[in-house]
Amino acid sequence: MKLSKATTLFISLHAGYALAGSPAISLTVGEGFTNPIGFHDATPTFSWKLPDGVKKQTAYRVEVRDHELLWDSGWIESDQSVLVPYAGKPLSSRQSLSWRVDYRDEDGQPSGWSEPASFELGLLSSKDWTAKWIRPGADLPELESTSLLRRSFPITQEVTQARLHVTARGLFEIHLNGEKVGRDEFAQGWTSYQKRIDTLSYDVTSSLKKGRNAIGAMLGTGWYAGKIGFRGESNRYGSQPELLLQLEVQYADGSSSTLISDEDWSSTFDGPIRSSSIYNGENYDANLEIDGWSTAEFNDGSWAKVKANPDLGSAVLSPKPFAPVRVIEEIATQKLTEPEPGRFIFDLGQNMVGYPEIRIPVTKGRTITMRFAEMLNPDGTMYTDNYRAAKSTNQYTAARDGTITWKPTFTFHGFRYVELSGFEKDISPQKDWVTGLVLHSDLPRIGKFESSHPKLNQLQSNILWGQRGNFLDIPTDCPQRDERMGWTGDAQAFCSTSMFNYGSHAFWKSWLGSMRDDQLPSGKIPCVIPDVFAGPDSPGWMDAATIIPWNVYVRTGDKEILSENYQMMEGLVGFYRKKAKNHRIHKISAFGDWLQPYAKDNKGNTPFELLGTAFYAYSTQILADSAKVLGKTADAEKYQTEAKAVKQAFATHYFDEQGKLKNAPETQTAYILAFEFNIIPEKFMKGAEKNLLRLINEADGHLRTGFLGTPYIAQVLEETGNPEVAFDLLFKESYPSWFYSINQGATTMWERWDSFTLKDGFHPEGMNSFNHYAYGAIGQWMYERVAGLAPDPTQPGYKHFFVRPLPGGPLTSASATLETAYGTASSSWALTGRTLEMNVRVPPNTSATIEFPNGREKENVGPGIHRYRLPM
Ligand code: RAM
Repeated sequence: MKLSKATTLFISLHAGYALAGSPAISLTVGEGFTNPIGFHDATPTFSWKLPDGVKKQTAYRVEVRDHELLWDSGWIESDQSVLVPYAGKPLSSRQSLSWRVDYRDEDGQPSGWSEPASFELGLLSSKDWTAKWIRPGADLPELESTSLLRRSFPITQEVTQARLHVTARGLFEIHLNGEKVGRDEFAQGWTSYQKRIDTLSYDVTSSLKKGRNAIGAMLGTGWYAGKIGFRGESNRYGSQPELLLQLEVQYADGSSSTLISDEDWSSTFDGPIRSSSIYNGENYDANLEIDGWSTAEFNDGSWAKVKANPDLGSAVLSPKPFAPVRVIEEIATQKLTEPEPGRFIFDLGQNMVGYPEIRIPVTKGRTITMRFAEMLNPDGTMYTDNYRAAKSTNQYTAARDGTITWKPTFTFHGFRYVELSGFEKDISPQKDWVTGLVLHSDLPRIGKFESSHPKLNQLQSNILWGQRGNFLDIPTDCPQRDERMGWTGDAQAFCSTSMFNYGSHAFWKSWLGSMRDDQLPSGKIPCVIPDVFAGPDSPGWMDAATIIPWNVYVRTGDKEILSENYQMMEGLVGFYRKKAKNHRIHKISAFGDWLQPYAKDNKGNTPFELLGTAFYAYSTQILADSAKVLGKTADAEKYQTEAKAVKQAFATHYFDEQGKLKNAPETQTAYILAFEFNIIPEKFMKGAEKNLLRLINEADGHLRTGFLGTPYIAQVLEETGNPEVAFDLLFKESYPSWFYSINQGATTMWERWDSFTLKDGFHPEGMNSFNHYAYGAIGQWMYERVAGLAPDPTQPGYKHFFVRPLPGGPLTSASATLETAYGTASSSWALTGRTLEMNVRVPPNTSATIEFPNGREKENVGPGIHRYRLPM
């Protein structure tokens, strides 16, 4: 595209719809929570949005109270409206607070107090628990059996407030008087259970009644006592799930009572869920359903007493700091086939993660089998090879004739197809027998990307589904096979992209907590978190410890994520330092540039030592930058010097005077990382750029990068002044490329570009996931550069941001919209003939720098909607 500097037509509109003096809106605490209960942080932060029309905040005043005023910040002259730290009287567990804010706008006009918002703290430490860990009296009959626990209790007075605080070592579902409590699934989630167990709090005031009540718990082995990882049984955190529960009730007369999990509970293994396994699926026998098991009327005389343990253990008990997994969406069956007699396959049209809800006619005693698959074999049967050892099969045995509705409880599947078999002959299945229930951490959807190109939009959809499928409480590599672990390399690659699509701030912060818990004394970061498989050292995997905190900081402005993880980052950099000689890594174990196409093996052709030195430099640079942000001046200098030395060592060892790689095979990834991590000395840059372009050319314009190089390839090409090469890669249709997988039918991101091809069928290797988000990392470039909405690391959290649209390739329009902590930001452009229309939205109390794609001088703009028409 020709860039012209000719005169430009320009209109700038300022949205003026809010009246001066409008109170703040969307009050949130912490990492974006609205009126939470069971809140995790006794030193919270407060954020509010200014209404559209207000330009800037010049001062604020926050008040926090319970019965009395706990904090009045007084008028603070500041434009800070996001993550303002609490500085009042100490807060404690269970405290219920309300808060409000008043601000002055650009003219010094006070807004008046906002409507109050609230938050209620959960049980902040183990000291708040009088409950005991309970488990069924006997050992698990089978490795992944489930159990039911219950007790009844009286309520003699009028209840004014009831809170249920609960957690498990394992998975739980709580029922009160016959009803499930809350909408959470896979609670409490997966943390490094030896170190930290998250607790959940529920408002159950309206579930209690005067008279006899009953509470019940279903317990599953889940990630805690079930099979997870590669090491079989020895990997389990514990042999049996356990429950910890405290029901705290307040009465109208001012008195209160607490019911706890203790030896007064009863238990049975004889419920309908015979076994439930994350990898293998669930086995349900309706003949064993126990009517009313969680109601007061039920007689549990035949149940065994539980075992109770008053020792709470050494793991920190603290409120879950982000949203649990929930059913987010339902998908209807698109197509129904019967490739083999009696085996009915329901195609949901979308590879998804969760489980099906089935509504089917059954006859007493029959067992219906449900199998799952992401793809079909050429003959239309289920392709399940890529599940490897994960059986991922559910069974339902009917207790009566009639129509039943069922879904599993403690297992999930990665699938597009559901196969039902086991019916009477002559049955005529209907599409509405199967509905897909999509499950993932219930994070707010905050970003949207659209363009004029259907395949690019499909790519965005695949990226989104990759995220949805792999954000089931922790960031996983894949959701279907015998793995589903928190692979650090995949996570760091995808983190920035994820932050655009969903409000993932708290999600990452929590997972980084598990990473801190599992860091080894040497400073090494295990390659999956929570650690169920320490694995090799692996540059690019371990560096999730620096890259993720930094990327989240840039996109949220949350300095705490840097301070919390600072020591961990130092530990990692120390680990590299010990491995290095003269600032260069000479020997390191690694996954390499994982899955580089056409490489000698899965680990790619870029030497581990080169990757090690590059990531050592990058992580040290991030540490230095973090030290600077945190005001640790001496550290900042020290680590900056170290980063410089490592970069220099890299440059002298790996580059010749022509900017050509030496002492290592030339790979695209080697050049890309050297550029991205700012390692290449100025004088070698032109040469290095030429060599990278040559390598791409030799690959006939294709990428030859794996998990480490691919995330940065477009960015590096564009930043070295070769946007057309970046667009060419993005819009490539042949192997290996993003569109190539789409052309083979992808509705999610695949582990390999050719996991399946129309020509040759399935990739022969067992490691062949159809839901692997790592290559979705291209999303970042699409949002930040193609549509042009990019954060500014020096004023993080979109306090100031860049609008840098880049029309190119076959695109005639693109747009990105993001709900930032300040309000909606967006950048969109459309090209008609030689005229580019741009539409930019800047939220209140922020500013943006617009970089025009036709060479027109940059412009700094304030809040409002800005429209431009540019000749190109
Ligand atoms: C695979 C995982 C993951 C990758 C590692 C090295 O088994 O799926 O994507 O990070 O190996």
